[in-house]
Amino acid sequence: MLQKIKSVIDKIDLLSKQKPIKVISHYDTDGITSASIFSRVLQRWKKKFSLQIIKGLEESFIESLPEDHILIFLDLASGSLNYLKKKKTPVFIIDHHEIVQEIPENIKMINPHLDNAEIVSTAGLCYLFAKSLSSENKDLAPLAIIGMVGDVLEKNIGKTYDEIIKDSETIIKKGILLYPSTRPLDKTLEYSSNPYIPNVSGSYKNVLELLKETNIPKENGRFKALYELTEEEMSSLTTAIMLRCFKQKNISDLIGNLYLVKFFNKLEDARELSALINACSRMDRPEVSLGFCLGNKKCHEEAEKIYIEYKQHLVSALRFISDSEKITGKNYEIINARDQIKDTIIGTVASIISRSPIYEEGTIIVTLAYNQDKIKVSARIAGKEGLNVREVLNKVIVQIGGEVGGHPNAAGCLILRAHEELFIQELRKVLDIETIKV
Ligand SMILES: [Mn+2]
Repeated sequence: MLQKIKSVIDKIDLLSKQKPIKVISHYDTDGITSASIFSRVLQRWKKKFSLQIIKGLEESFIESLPEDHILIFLDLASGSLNYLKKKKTPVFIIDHHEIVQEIPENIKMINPHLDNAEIVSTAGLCYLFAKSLSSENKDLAPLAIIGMVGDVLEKNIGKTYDEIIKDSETIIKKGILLYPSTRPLDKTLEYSSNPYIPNVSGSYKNVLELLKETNIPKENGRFKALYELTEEEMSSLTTAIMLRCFKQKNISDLIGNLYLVKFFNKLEDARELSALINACSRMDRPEVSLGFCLGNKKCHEEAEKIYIEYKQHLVSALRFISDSEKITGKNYEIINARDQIKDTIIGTVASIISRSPIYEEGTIIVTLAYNQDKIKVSARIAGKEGLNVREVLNKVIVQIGGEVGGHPNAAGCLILRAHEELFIQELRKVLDIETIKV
């Protein structure tokens, strides 16, 4: 893959002498960190470029892209090769999503799937690109770690990530995955919403009781942060939290590695930074998180504010869902939020409720939210076992049109608002048949 990266560097160098560059990146944490790394690199490389952040790649958007620019896609486009084939300009794709079509002449691609290489998120690939170009770019390595955590790739670390972890001087500590792990423990526990700890999240009195039970004392007037705990303290805290969360699904996911990155001279929790970046995009302000990733202080302050708003937004969305009317069948539930929940957060909401103990293992949850003249559909499965929800959506979509993305246990699609009733009707038919089979 490194060989391919070098050849792409040479090609971009040559072509950029004739045409300016247009970079298009995805709006999630991996996309934003990728865009940050890549724009810093282009700036240091003295290339003329513009940057656009998008929610998803649609055919009409590709058609509208200028052909007097070199097009570089980050963290998307691997599934849109047939549309990009028609562009009369060189196209480069740096991405880690699956490739489903033949690669056309005009497209050069860096994608670990092509080389059977370790799956690294796009921010990681952009970092490898940056480092190949100049060792001066090694300071961008923490962004690659944040992208990795954003895409939840930190559970299977291979050689490539080992190297990026080394370059970024990231500190890894095993333990319970609460964040931020850099804040005094009482505060982290009180405000913890992911995971939500029953009777502890939101209750300072019960937080203090839990800390007393685990024998973690205050030192110099404050509680230690999670990353400062001794092994023994970490293990008793983990036990205390697991006991309170035993009813939740995927409880083993609560344990793993904490990643502490040096970010603009401060030790920060990569999960917390990832959540902050994600929040800005979901609230339609990706330019703020981009500025934050590039070290802009004003953007940092603004991002913190947006992060708080985002959390309030999530809470009211969850409240809306618990009060709203649902379509319930054997082993499934359909929730149509219409314009009451933003399309950018409906997927997160669906994920949160799919982990809640109120659903039986294997229950399918499908949520809908309006996005202008379209509807964003998200499907999840409660727990780890059950139907392949991507296939379920596919069966409905082939009849009414659209494209399904995602995985067997978390998938989504975009449909026309004009098809709202038809979609729900067909979805119920498919679910009624499929759940009988189970
Ligand atoms: Mn990604």
